Amino acid sequence: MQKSLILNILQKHKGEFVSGQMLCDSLGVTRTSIWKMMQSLKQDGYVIEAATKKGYRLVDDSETYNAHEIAKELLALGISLPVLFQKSVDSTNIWAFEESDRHDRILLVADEQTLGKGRRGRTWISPLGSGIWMSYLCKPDIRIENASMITLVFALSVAKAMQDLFAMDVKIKWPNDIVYQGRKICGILTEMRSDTDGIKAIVCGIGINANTTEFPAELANAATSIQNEMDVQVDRAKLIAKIMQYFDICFGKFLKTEDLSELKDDYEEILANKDNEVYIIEHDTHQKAFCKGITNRGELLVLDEDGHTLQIHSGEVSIRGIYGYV
Ligand code: BT5
Repeated sequence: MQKSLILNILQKHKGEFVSGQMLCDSLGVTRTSIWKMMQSLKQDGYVIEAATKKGYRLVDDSETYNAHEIAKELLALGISLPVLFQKSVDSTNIWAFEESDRHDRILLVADEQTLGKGRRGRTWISPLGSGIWMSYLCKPDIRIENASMITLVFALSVAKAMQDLFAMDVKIKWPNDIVYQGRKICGILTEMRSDTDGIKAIVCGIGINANTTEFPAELANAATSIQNEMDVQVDRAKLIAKIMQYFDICFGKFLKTEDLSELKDDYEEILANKDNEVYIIEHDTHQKAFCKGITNRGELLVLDEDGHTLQIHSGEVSIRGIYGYV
């Protein structure tokens, strides 16, 4: 808390010296505490200069990605949401469940994941300093059978944020991938803990290749990043805030009906393969079908080769376009 106050003062006077005494008086703490907080801010990535008789000066805060900066960007968009940040964790989803007794609603962000999880035991590559690896923990008062739709609500929110900030023509590859020109840029993993009383906690894990410039060979053709495609250095804290702003709006619409009826049109507008042929892949079988859109409950709506309408549940199958990964 006091660290945030100190940072606010330094940022207000960025580039100028602020005297140690002034900081002590404003915060009501000793010079030693101020010194310790400065060391801690430096560890967070802030470049701070100290000079005898002059005090402290914030030289550079452009490379900082931490709870303070993320919470600041959220607040700037009117969102009050607690944020936890770690430089490196196994997986933000695992971390979120560890925190779930202590919080009802929180955002957990890491700069690196050493054990990033995809769906069904797959791995999510999450290198240090390049992407957004975050989990949103919530305990909404909704029916268990409606919880999985939150994945689609988040997918839509991420897509809208990317369109808004980077004018990116992204598509959603049902149910949980955001793709750009056929390559995956974001994946979402929603996990839930429940018991006979209902939902205990929902954790939506979102992985976005923001500033990633290189991918392992096996992903080179299937993955890309915002930086690679748009030639911008993504301010990750700003993008997180924008996603959560859209999520607030979209989740509000979802809560009205506990389904996607108010979001379906927006989702279908950017649904990859809509009105195209797809393969429905289940175990080793490939079935050709025609993609019509989604249902109000987030199932994929397709016509099989005999013209029968099928509703595909996300847990069961994968979908591929006729050409390539998407
Ligand atoms: C997903 O699974 O797409 C869900 C990814 C969720 C990641 C977030 S990061 C924060 C939170 N904490 C976690 O531990 N996880 C969540 P799936 O649809 O199963 O896709 C996984 C597949 O995507 C892998 O098998 C790879 O082929 C590919 N992949 C792995 N890392 C990737 C990356 N960084 N970019 C693009 N594709 C990737």
